[in-house]
Amino acid sequence: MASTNDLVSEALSGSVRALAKLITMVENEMPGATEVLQQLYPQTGHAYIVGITGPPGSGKSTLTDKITKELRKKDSTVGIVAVDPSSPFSGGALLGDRLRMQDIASDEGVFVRSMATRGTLGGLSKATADTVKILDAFGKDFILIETVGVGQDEVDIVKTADTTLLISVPGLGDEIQALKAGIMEIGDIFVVNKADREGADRLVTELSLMLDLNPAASPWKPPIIKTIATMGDGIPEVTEKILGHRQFLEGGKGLLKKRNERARGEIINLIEQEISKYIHKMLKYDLSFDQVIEQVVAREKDPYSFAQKITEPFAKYYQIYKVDKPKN
Ligand SMILES: Nc1nc2c(ncn2[C@@H]2O[C@H](COP(=O)(O)OP(=O)(O)OP(=O)(O)O)[C@@H](O)[C@H]2O)c(=O)[nH]1
Ligand SMILES: [Mg+2]
Repeated sequence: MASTNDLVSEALSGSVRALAKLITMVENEMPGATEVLQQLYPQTGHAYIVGITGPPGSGKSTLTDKITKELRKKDSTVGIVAVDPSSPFSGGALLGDRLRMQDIASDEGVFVRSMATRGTLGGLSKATADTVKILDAFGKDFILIETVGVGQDEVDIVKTADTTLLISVPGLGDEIQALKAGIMEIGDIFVVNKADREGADRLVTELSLMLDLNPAASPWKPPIIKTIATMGDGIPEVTEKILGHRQFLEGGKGLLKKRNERARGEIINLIEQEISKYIHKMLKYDLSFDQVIEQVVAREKDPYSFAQKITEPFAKYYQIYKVDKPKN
């Protein structure tokens, strides 16, 4: 079996097989996965990441396919991560994606990866972010993340993106309500797909009213674009807006700010995971822990003091920092 180092260098020199294996390693948190990410990290940061989110069946895969073709016309390479948090099995929906993306899947400049639920949603968003990094190191110019956007939890997956497309379709009846539930603000570009259906113009009007009601703090005014993804209508416009938003972010400090925020969140998550991993391990092998539990149940001890005792090193660390390094 090839060593992790071999896989990394094979992937970096263009082997798609090695790339797929690395993604599987990282997705399943197999031994060596963290080393892979550590080795690849210096090669990341080049790709531009686009999130494509919207309700089930709104045309995300069709749009992803068509936007990919548009980017390929401009000679950019594309990686696609299709996330399906709703389905516990990699069944129907993913197969459908594969069919819809058939011709781009045979294009050498495109790599498509589907991801089904792995453990918790938090685990899925980490797996997605890690896969994006691998594709980035592999040299993809654009990485498109397709995810079903229904609530706040999925929003975390989209936070990996530099530009986010929020897809809606006419005729669902409650589409505006669904959008209102705290996810309006993640949209940089609003796409009204299935514009061949009745009610598209009304939806555009409703969206623009809502955007006017909740003006974002940023000077970027999210555009609203009508598309018929199956026919390719509106796809060049959507692609132009993606490139326009990128230019906007790169022109100011926007991109750096977004990426700083992302790195901050990521570092904090990793630290939390590490600490929690060791605390679990420690308590698992600590024979006196059972005794503590009994004492807590017997009301001889309280759980708060015990938790404080275990986390004392961090409390001390915090005291030192607070005194030595005031931030403001
Ligand atoms: N009439 C019409 N149908 C469309 C349009 N875009 C996509 N569809 C159809 O809508 C269906 C769902 O499209 P997908 O691209 O699979 O939608 P999705 O959002 O990826 O779906 P999930 O991943 O299952 O949530 C397919 O049958 C598409 O052919 C459009 O603009 N107009
Ligand atoms: Mg899909």
